Amino acid sequence: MKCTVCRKPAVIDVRRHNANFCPDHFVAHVQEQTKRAIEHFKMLRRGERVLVAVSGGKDSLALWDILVGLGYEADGLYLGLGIGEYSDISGDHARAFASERGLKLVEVDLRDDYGFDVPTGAKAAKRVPCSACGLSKRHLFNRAALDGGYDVVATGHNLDDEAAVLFGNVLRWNVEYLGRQVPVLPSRPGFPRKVKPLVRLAEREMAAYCVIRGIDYQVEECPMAAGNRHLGYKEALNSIEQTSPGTKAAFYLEFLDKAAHLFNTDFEEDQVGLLVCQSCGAPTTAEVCAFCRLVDKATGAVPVVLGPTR
Ligand code: Q46
Ligand code: ZN
Ligand code: ZN
Repeated sequence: MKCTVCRKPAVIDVRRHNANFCPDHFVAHVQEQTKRAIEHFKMLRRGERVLVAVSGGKDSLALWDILVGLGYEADGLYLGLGIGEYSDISGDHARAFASERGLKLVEVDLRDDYGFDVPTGAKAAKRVPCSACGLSKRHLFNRAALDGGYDVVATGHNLDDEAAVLFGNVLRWNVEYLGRQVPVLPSRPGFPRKVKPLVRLAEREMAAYCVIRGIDYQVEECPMAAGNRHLGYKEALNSIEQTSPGTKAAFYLEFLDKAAHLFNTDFEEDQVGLLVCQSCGAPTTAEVCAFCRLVDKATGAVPVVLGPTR
């Protein structure tokens, strides 16, 4: 197998592009795909301060590396979720990545800063863990970005993630979510802009990018993800992709270009009737925002102890 660009030995094939790449040209391919997404969807402007939501996994660390490589001023934000050993190892990877490269990592820790962790908060609030976790992440990413004067929050969602969510929303015709599946959510009062620059790159490409660039990442899945519907959707899409390369990218990217605008993408409308949380000042539909209510319920709850993850 030879690199399509330079004919040197290739290390990876990307069937949907009908191409093979050597390490250097693969890195160039990943940068090019990220640049195309940033430009096409007008995600970032030069001179803006970017906060990358870093989980310690391959996608977010790769994203941070790519953005810095493309010349963006990008700091990382690591949110300690307190999910046992999984979180401890994830945090170590995020810290090591930042310190080896002299990058700034902002850290927020649910336990230290808010007195609870995801398993305990979820149980106390009678939510499934991913719901308590997602709510906390959204709230704390917004807050860290606004407090730190960042223009935009970037997350490492890749093509497989977005295609799987779209697949799930289409299977159930969740029309209210379809308009929000765009890779750029504009800023609004109390919310920074949110962007997903990796939407043109598959999960497999992100793993290969990390190996080639020498990025050590948390390879374990979050133990709370077991049974997550999206894992099944990813498998289904991968099996289609196997026989028909390019289908996954077409499904998601053509949706963005041809159909997303048919659903409600009027984010201004969401602002109507928003109140200010009496406890933390964040925009909310109730007197006290959902995150502050979660903190309240979790405070003083008996901590949930997780078993070993491996
Ligand atoms: S970290 Fe949090 Fe994910 Fe774990 S608890 Fe669920 S949402 S699965 S990306
Ligand atoms: Zn090459
Ligand atoms: Zn609040």
